[in-house]
Amino acid sequence: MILKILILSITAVTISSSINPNPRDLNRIKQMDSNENGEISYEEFNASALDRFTLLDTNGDGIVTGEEFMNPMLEQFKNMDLNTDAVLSKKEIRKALKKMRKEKKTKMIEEKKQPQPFIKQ
Ligand SMILES: [Ca+2]
Ligand SMILES: [Ca+2]
Ligand SMILES: [Ca+2]
Repeated sequence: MILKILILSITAVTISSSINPNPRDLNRIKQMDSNENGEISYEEFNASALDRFTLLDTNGDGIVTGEEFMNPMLEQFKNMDLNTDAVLSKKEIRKALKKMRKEKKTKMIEEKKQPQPFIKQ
């Protein structure tokens, strides 16, 4: 069930990127395209999904538990919880959003500097 959600979310990313591609999505597609023929085959898609699965399966027992699935989100929560009282105040969320916006802006500027990725037809 968890894996199904994961695959669905990856599918959503792939679909949205084909409608409105931006350099970061194109890079992601490029990474998935292991034989560099400009297409993501079923096998390549599966390998990439499996990569993410492996990433989430932190203890490597071949299954992703709810805890493992939530870990990245918990990490993010901890990063946002500035005074470490295990709850997020409006102030902390505001600060986190501000920080994210700033990081996004910086990233966008950096991406603009970089040449467009070359996609083989
Ligand atoms: Ca390919
Ligand atoms: Ca596991
Ligand atoms: Ca807090």
